[in-house]
Amino acid sequence: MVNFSLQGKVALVTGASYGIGFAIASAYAEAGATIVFNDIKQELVDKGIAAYKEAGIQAHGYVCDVTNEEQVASFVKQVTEEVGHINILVNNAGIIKRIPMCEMTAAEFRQVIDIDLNGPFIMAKSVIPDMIAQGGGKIINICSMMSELGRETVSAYAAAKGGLKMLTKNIASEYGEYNIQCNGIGPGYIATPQTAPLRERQADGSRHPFDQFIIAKTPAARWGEASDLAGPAVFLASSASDFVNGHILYVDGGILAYIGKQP
Ligand code: NAP
Ligand code: GCO
Repeated sequence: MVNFSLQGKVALVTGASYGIGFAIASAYAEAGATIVFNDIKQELVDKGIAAYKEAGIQAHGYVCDVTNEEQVASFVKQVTEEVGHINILVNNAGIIKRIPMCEMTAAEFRQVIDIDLNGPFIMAKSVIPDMIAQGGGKIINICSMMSELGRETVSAYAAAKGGLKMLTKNIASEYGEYNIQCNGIGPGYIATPQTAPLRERQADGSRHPFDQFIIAKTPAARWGEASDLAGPAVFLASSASDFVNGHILYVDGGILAYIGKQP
């Protein structure tokens, strides 16, 4: 029988106090996993723990900046000692800066690359040795439409998410022989705090132009909800996907397949 259960597994989801990470972690808990998450501020970790508790989930929250190698090493050691061996890592933490490329400073570009690409590298590098010792594991990197497409003002983010797609394929290539499967999820446009500026109502009460654009570009004719990612994320974390490796699963309502509705 196909097994989608995560019973007995420890799942670490980065940046999961809210948003997509919270939705994925909640789905993992429903599938039986023990949830570990981190955020860069204690107040957000506390808020996250309270939110999970309200959902009936006893999550383990830690303060950790995924770009800081020392913090990550200490975080992973602490989780392994206090909670158990990490079986599933979801590299979800990420930021975006929407600035025209020629107006973006190198420091701003580097910050996005650091969190969205170096962070997943540092996190994966820290959990893989124990996954090998445990006989395998699952790594899921949260990619993006911008792993495949560009658009104005998101050069750093697209470079990072394009790199994350290839890091996913490389981890799959380098560690597949140890029964580690590394795949990506490429969400479409999802209604979270990160995309709130693109959905703000205009002064006259009309929809944001970008909001209208995405509706026209999406066959499903709607923004995604973080909960739309739950099923695909459980699939990639479960033994049902043990022979899926190096794949980016786009959960985009069909955007990548569609030229867009005629205005
Ligand atoms: P979000 O609402 O902005 O949440 C991002 C989370 O990452 C926050 O909890 C944030 O914590 C945390 N974070 C940021 N920098 C961190 C760091 N250095 N170390 C640890 N945690 C850090 O974003 P989202 O919309 O849920 O997106 C989650 C992931 O999906 C991101 O990788 C994003 O690029 C990707 N994605 C989003 C969409 C979308 O349409 N929303 C689509 C495709 C892909 P703080 O609150 O403390 O900053
Ligand atoms: C943007 C959006 C996108 C989404 C997502 C799409 O400004 O274009 O923020 O980048 O966040 O990555 O998959």
